[in-house]
Amino acid sequence: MKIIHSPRHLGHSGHVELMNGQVVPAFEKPERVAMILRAVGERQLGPFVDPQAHGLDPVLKVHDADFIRFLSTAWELWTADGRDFPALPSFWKAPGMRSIEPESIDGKLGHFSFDAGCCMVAGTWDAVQAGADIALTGVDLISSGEKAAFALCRPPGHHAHAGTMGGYCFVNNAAVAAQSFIDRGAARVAILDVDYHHGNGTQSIFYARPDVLVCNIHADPMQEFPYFLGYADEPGEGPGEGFNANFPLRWGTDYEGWGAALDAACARIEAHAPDVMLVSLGVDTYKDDPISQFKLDSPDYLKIGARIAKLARPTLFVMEGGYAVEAIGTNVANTLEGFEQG
Ligand code: 6XA
Ligand code: ZN
Repeated sequence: MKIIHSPRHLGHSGHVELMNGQVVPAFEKPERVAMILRAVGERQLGPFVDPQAHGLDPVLKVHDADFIRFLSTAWELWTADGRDFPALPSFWKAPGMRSIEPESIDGKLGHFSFDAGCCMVAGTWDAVQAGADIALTGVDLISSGEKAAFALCRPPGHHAHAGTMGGYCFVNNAAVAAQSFIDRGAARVAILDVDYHHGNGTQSIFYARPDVLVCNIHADPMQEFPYFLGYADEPGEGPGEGFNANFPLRWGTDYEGWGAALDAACARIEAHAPDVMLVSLGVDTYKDDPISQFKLDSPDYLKIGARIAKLARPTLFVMEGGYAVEAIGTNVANTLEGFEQG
């Protein structure tokens, strides 16, 4: 399958995150992509394809204009007073406070984020734009008849809401792609999010819509980030009721439990009869992932790919999380190979 990739992600590097009360080097780092490229290259799963520029209009179909303006100017505002280190939010509003975009960059960072997971550096916005173009080029390929494609986006996207960044995610690449499929004539899209973390942003963007089914298999938010969304009793609302399905699983879950949830999610997707499938592909479900607590092993990703292939829909894989850098390439390549052989 075609693998869409750009070196522009390299601009998003040298940043930090707040982890368990400490500022540490970001787990979401450029080496992740290098390892994936190496593995899919060695297994000849390509060819590699450059993204085409799509501009911001398709991004603005799912994101608020004031949020995108903020992302595009945040680094300039952060450095205006001479700050020469990465930009990190550290203030958030509590319920009962006002939803106002302050003039101050520190106020803006808080207004447009829900955690300190989205650190920005000089090249962040360019990398984020490249990520959206990668996903949209995947939509181009599937729309022109490809059976599958892999959008190697970095940074990831599934935690980003319409107007809020968080969890390493700025623009929601999978949501931008799903909306683009709809705008190009798809009647029904399904998003299957297999990342270890709940895709709160994707759920939120499509929560009131029946055209985009969102299925999430993830760590129970009672135990795990993002904590405040992703429970089993979130079915969608209004016209979207019945078109959101969450499969929260406890820490320590291995492929036996995880695969059962995948079967249940696939049954829900089959009932939706989507014209096209998006897979938010995170491999932080891996047993040695440094920030996660599931127990999937590398051969399990072959089974995941094969099960998704059984849905027999045009499928765009969009990269999300996975931080065990030494295994990320194998696990992603196994998923894609399992799909191609499935
Ligand atoms: C919070 C953990 C951020 C999770 C990012 C991720 N420090 N999401 O992998 O899928
Ligand atoms: Zn994740």
